[in-house]
Amino acid sequence: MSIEKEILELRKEIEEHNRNYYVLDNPTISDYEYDILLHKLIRLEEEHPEFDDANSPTKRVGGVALKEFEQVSHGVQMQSLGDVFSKEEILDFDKRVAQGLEGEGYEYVVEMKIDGLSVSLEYENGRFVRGSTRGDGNVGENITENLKTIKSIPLVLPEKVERLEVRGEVYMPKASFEALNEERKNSNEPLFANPRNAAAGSLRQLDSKITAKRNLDIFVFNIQQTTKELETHSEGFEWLKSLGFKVSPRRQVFSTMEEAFDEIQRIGEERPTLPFDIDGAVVKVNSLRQRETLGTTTKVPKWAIAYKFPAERQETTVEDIIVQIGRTGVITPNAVLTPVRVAGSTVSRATLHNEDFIREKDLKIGDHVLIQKAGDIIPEVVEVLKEKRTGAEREFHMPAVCPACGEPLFREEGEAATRCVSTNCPAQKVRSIIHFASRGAMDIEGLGDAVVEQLVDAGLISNTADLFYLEFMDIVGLERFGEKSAQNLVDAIEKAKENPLDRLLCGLGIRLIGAKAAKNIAGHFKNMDAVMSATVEEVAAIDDVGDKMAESLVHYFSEPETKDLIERMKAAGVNMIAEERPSGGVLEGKTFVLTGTLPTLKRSEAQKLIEEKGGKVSGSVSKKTDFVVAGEDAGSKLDKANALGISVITEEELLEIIK
Ligand code: 0OX
Repeated sequence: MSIEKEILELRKEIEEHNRNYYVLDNPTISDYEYDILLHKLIRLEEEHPEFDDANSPTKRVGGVALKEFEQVSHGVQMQSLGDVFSKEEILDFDKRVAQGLEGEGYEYVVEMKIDGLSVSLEYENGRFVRGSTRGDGNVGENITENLKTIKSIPLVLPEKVERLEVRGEVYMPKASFEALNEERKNSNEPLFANPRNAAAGSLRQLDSKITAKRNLDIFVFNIQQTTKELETHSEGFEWLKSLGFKVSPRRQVFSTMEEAFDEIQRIGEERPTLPFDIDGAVVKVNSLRQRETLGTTTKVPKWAIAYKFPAERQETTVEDIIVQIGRTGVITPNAVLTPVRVAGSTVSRATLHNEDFIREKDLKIGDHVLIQKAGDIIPEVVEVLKEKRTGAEREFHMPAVCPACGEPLFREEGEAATRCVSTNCPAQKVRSIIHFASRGAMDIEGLGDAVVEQLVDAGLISNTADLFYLEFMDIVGLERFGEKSAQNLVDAIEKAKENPLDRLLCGLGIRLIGAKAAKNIAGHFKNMDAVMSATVEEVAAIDDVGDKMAESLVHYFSEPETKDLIERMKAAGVNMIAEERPSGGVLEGKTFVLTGTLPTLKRSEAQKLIEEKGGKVSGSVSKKTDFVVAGEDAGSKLDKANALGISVITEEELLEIIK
């Protein structure tokens, strides 16, 4: 057999195994045997670069990192779906379809609505040539190399179809998401809020080698365009399946909306047990000709609708209520729950916010409750099932003294929070040092929760300034530390000394002063001495800094302990100067507010562009605002800008000014 033929056959064989494993869930060889085949192919390709192929299975491991993603104009618009939340609304949709089709019979296909990221995959003559994100529906980003790493995406089709563009949803299975977060937790990296964000973060990696490690998967659910003749969506599904695509797992045909709705409910019941997240079900008209007849609005097709499920709630019991001490001394009651799975992860704690929340809900220890994930990640008690009480439930009382330092707790009038105001509270100390070292603040690698606790327990540090006096010899003797890790920590602390002033200000953990306020304050005053001698009025005059924040900052710096702390940091060589803002840029002195979805730039990208040119981005519209950059679905900020007579510009106009 010629080398070329051997290579071609190996590729085909390996892709067949990929399909068996990743699409059909039915592997026919062991991982070991698979690895042998793959390594043989890698070796042959290395020895014979003349037979290189962009769609070889060896390309699924990722390649050279990109500088940026190229923009892609979608040949067929990638529309979003209209949403409904009730049976009534879905029957209204059905009426509109019936009217649009003027008495003709029609069928619906019901699918799960996968909660991931929509992508387009383009094939020419049966070969995968390009893959892209949805973007704004018209223009997305070229993520071909990242998509190649998803092994259920066929790179070469068994039929040489001239042209085929399919659309699907890339997602991260729940189990992979949990494993990834566990890994990130251990290495002190920020956690992903949910599988969808994890999938998005993984797909948008410029280095496809990282994507390759993330265990992403895809369900394909629509033919955007093809040279093949097709009559129905369901026929399209069967064809895609025969081409080796992983298609939506449930895709049944119904002749009435009543039946379709029963299927939606069955999908809803199955939702908690599925290995991936769904956020609803999609109903689509089956006939492709009828889809043409129905047409689309500018945003959504008139032949499809998404039925959104409410946030998942689960029942569990409150085994205990414990309190946690935050770095500013706030005492937060937490419910200790009987572990239960909700929306993809096991939950054993829920925040109870404060004393009033517990009173309003009339929550007792031992109660049966319904919990739900609030926003994205923090679980919350949404309902107390009082009918399930047995009489054995116990009332919760906020402790009178701090469980960590024994000092009395206070609750100010008109405030919901109970606080420990002792400056010597060890729990607060540990938390404030953890905050100081965290990514958003001084970003000291290797100084996570456990290490801070260890250093405090060993008596080596008791405040943040002490960190800068730690020596190699102090650390190397501690448990779990070796010479290398001790040196790494010393180096990381040394490096942190050079951080710009805003990171330090944020790290101090001043009440109400987060990363953004710290940036504004540092940018205004330029150095620590100026910040320390500022008055409330001076601080409150800064954009996006309110009176309460100003009072908190000035109060913090009036404390003798603060002055000592800063002096000790200064003496250790910690930088107290703000980062130079680019000056003389075309946007110098101009304040922008971003609102709505911009057509091509993400907010963070637009902000960066503006700041690079010397401008500022503020979160809210006021008289101080110079321009409001408005995108699609801009809301109240746009109204306010119009009311105040502030210039409203588009992304395009912004880019024009910058140029
Ligand atoms: C999903 C999903 C999304 C195709 C044409 C209009 C909307 N997230 O699972 N979108 C669509 O359909 C697109 N179907 C789905 N199943």
